[in-house]
Amino acid sequence: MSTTDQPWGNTVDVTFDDQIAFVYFNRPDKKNCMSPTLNREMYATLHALEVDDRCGVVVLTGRGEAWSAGMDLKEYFRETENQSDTVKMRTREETAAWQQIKLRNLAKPTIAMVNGWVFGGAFTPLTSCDLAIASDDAKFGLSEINWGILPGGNVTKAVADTMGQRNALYYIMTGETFTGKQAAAMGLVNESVPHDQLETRVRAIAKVLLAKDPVVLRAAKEVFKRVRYMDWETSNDYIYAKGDASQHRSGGDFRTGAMKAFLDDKKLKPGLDTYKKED
Ligand code: ACO
Ligand code: V55
Repeated sequence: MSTTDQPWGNTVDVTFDDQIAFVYFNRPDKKNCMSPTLNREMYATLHALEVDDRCGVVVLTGRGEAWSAGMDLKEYFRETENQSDTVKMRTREETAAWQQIKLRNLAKPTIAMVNGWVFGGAFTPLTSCDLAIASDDAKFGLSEINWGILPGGNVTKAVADTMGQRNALYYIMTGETFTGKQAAAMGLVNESVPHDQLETRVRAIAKVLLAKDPVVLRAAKEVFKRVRYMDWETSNDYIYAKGDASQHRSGGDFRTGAMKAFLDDKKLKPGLDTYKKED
């Protein structure tokens, strides 16, 4: 992709390093709140990164002090109030399209690198990322109730999926904030680290993911996200089907090579390490 056909505009920025695409919410002066423009630019960005060879892992993070302060109360809510029903519905659809469809099912692994504020609508893209690492002092809040709405845009579903009932209802109903440390303790993020170690930790995780068979890694995350809504019989069939399909599509060299390295050459302990071509 040449620099001229970069799909991200002003509200999103992307940098590439070591097969990691750092995708930035790029409205630091507005605490990276999400406008209709940002929603469209995020969709286009993620869609392009899926087939960009510079990108093996996506890290979603924010410029400045915020990860994202949720939906833009001015551009997303107030300024769309008097628009036609079809335009309003499209605004909602474009939000869901990047937050709940494109990001949640992205062809590449995704890590939320939570550098600061996370409010309301930002819980949806947070939860859509496969993994999430936060600064200890990042601040989260389901602030909807503080301004008179319930957590919409599937935020309630996102927290039902990732927070226990006691915590979810406490923060939905009180609108109080909590820290990255607390988010880690409740399982909303994988872990929290001191702010100055955030990027180092995220890069280390990205490196681990980049060493796996990418076709199988994609299937593994897809399968996880599907099976929780299936009955046991359907799930068992589906997992075999996706497992076989992913071996077929990857070529199976990783699996065959790893078995040889363990069983024949005794060079690899797959319980302890990932197979590498040199093994
Ligand atoms: N929507 C619209 N504008 C926003 C948003 C938002 N969600 N968040 C911040 N901004 C704007 C502010 O209006 C301000 O704009 P201005 O410079 O043009 O006046 C600018 O970003 C900076 O924000 P401040 O409030 O001045 O920054 P401060 O550091 O004092 O506070 C904080 C940061 C706590 C994030 C505060 O901005 C805030 O409470 N934001 C709203 C958070 C929220 O409730 N989001 C909605 C969740 S519900 C949902 O998403 C559906
Ligand atoms: C939210 C609410 C929405 C939406 C996106 O509460 C996010 C968060 C009420 O509509 O479209």
